[in-house]
Amino acid sequence: MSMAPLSRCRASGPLPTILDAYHADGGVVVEGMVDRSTVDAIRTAADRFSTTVQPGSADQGLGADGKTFVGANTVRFSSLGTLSPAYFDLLDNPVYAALADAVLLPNCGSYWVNTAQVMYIGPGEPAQALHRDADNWFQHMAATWPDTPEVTISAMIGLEEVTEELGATRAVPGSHRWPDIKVSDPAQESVPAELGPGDAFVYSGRVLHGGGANRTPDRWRRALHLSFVVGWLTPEEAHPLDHTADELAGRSTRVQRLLGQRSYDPRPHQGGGLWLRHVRPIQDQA
Ligand SMILES: O=C(O)CCC(=O)C(=O)O
Ligand SMILES: [Fe+2]
Repeated sequence: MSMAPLSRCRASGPLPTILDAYHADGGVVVEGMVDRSTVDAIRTAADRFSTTVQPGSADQGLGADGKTFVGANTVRFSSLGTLSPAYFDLLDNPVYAALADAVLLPNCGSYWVNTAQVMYIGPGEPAQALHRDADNWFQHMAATWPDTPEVTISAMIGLEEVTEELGATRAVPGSHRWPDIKVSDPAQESVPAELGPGDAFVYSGRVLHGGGANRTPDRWRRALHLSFVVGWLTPEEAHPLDHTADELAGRSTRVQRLLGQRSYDPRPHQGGGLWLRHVRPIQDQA
């Protein structure tokens, strides 16, 4: 019996329909989520910078397993706002913002960027091990599974057409609700989240997924990962180090918050903030 493909929704469709599909499978392909000019600008900047990055050089401090996880023939890099201003437009994407608000805001005062990373899977790269992105915060996951409140939401965004053969992200629909968190057979049946340019696979931190094998002899899978995490957890990447508050002064409040240049308030509108509030004027929370 083969698994049903992932649901696909148009970004222009009703938000509740997209959310229903997200909650049913643990992820949904949102077609046309990112406009072409943003995709083209990011891909142009990413292509240029990718020539300076060694495949397999990303290091998440995890030793041999970490090296395998990031892929020996995969190019990964972050700090995307230093490469193209189109990154800030992506952070303000209204559909992704609405989905992230719906999924994360019940569990936090606000959320911020977890990872914003170009992921170019190289020819011949095998499939990445299936995993759950929320395993970054495994103490929280282990203590609360299977009723784990959502703490992170991720999107894999196509910068070109991403087919199964090219290494589309694979996911195991329904695995966000499996009773046993320890069940994660590497041979588990998964389905590809194929993308057109600007389409996004938006998925829960609770769902099993991983990069697909690139079975082409000579093409790179050009996609971008953008994930958010609740403001009370430490992100995978240190985005506040990429830009100062002054450099982001002309950007939206959302962008400033997502990049860690705003206070974190666990109870918005009730008062009582954390972090920057103690050293910056209180109006930085607005
Ligand atoms: O490259 C992909 O398609 C997925 C990568 C991923 O899930 C990860 O690195 O956490
Ligand atoms: Fe992942």
